[in-house]
Amino acid sequence: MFTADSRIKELFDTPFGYDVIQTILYMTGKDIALIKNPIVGNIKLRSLVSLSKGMIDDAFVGTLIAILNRETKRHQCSKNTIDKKWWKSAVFYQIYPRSFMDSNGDGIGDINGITMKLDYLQGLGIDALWLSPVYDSPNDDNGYDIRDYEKIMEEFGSMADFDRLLLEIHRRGMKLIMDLVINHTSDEHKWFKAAISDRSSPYHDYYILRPGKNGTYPNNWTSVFGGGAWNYYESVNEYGLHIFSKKQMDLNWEDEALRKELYGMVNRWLDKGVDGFRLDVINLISKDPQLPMGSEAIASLVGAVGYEHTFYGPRLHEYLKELRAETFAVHNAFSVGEGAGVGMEVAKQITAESRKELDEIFNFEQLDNPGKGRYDDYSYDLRYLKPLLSKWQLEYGNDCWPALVFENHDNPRMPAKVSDDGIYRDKISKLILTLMLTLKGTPYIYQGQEIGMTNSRFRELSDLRDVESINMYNKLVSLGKTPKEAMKTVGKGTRDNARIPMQWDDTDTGGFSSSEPWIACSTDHHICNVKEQIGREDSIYSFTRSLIDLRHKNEALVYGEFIPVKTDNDTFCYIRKLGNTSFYIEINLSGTNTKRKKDITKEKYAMILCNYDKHDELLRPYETTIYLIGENK
Ligand code: ISL
Ligand code: CA
Repeated sequence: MFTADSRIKELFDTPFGYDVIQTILYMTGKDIALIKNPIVGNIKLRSLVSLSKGMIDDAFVGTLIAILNRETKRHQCSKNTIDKKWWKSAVFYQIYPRSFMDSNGDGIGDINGITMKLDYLQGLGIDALWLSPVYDSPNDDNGYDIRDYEKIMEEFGSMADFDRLLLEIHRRGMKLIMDLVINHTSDEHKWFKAAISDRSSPYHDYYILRPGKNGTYPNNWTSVFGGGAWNYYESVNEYGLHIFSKKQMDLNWEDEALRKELYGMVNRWLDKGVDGFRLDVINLISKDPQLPMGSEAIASLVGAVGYEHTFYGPRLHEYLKELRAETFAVHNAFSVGEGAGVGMEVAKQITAESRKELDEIFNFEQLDNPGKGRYDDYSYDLRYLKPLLSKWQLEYGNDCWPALVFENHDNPRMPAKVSDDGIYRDKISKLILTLMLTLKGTPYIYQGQEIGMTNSRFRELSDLRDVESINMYNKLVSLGKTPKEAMKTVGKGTRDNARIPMQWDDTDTGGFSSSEPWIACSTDHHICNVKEQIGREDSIYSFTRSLIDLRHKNEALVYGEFIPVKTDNDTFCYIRKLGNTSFYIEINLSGTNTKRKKDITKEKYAMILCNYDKHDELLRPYETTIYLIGENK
């Protein structure tokens, strides 16, 4: 067990300690040798308080020790082979229903709109769909605030529409996973209404409702979406915890009746035939029941006060095991969790097969450069991906399976992060897709990524729809920024960038709706849309389809070994090899010309796919080329 007398070097043996050290090394650009250095390695945890000159206090060290003691040994994989599973070879596609396709002309995407586009998705080669929430919701956070888990949101259609969608998906041999938001519900959920109507209600304990302390909030935690994390309810004279918006009330997983109720609901969806779930912020479900004060120092790094007491809580592993045993295991269903803030070693504790928790977990370290967030004004340096992705490819083990994700509904578009001027948009889009479809792991393509959709230009507050961005804007203005300055920051980082309507064609709403969409289209659909790209051989769409096809036809790209090729930092080259089949993937992560690492004219390399139209002696900006290596090599 860890104590204040444990030493820095011992952190390395624990999952959480290892992840923290890795993050610090990425952020500082330092090498692992730093920790191996006996002077650093022998520092006792208690000494961090004086060494950090006030940045770290005793409480911080106490919390660190508690988290380290959750799992004290890193997971060791002893398997040589990978078990085959449908979800390991499947190509997933994430749909944000509100913005995908509007079938009835009310400006809001819907379920029948998705059904209309199934042939399109099948044509692209998609095997499985993940739907962002379609349940009944007052839409404070676009469906991530659920009012009724067993009803479909009226704007999206009916349960009959949903059943037809599921049938049509299965008829095409595709699978469907649903979003499962069980860290919190809407404050309009009937459980919450009962919970705050009477302290003796059985539903009272379904939520985290606590009396105030010293005439104020139960603790100093803040919401991920800005402001305090507590609402006051006069009816019970108590405060309710919300890690996200004021209308997203955290559930109390300590309560067994609540857990059973959730499992019943999950099973009813599985009985309907859905193939699995994406579990929203699932690493937050276990909170330290003492609700200790959060560290301001940690908050300055992670954004919310108290996160250290929620993101990897004491009973997380226990709850995940129970959830799986009671639901997914019974139905042989797939599960991928969202794990914001979870590093690779903690991810292993959650996804290693023998531990029977989740099948996969989304990790978001790749979405921003170390030390940066999506609201920071910077250009993403793709070179960071090489050490990061190599680590996951080589060290995650044969009993864990990575999720490959670069875009989703919570993040600006990736090519725009790298270069805002759009000059290399086509190349960078294809580069990212190449990584997703040639690395080991399950690729999750986000709607529009297959045509290289880009960010929008939001000019004023009224252009924004996202609760998180609107809170952020108000905060910046209250801190003294002008509306223009606030919009500059929020506009670039807002989640709304990924939520503008899908660009089907070049008509008024990009073919999304026959009336005004709930969020404005940019003008980009005039140059970037499905209709134009489907017919063009060198389009991002065609490239994506070819990549998917290549992956479907070659198990080497799914289950093959990942063999890194030694190169400089600008280039990322690797081989995927299975039996006699080997592919060589050559990627220039920089925006300048560089030398090729292998003389492919002398070796038996057959070029399969390239994001430039002809071969050249030099490896060009963001070039990515895939070769099949001759069997006799
Ligand atoms: O965008 C973020 C915060 O500024 C992310 O940290 C995000 O909130 C986090 O990844 C959790 O996201 C998920 O849960 C949220 C919901 O708003 C997101 O859309 C969802 O993906 C709360 O349910
Ligand atoms: Ca509609």
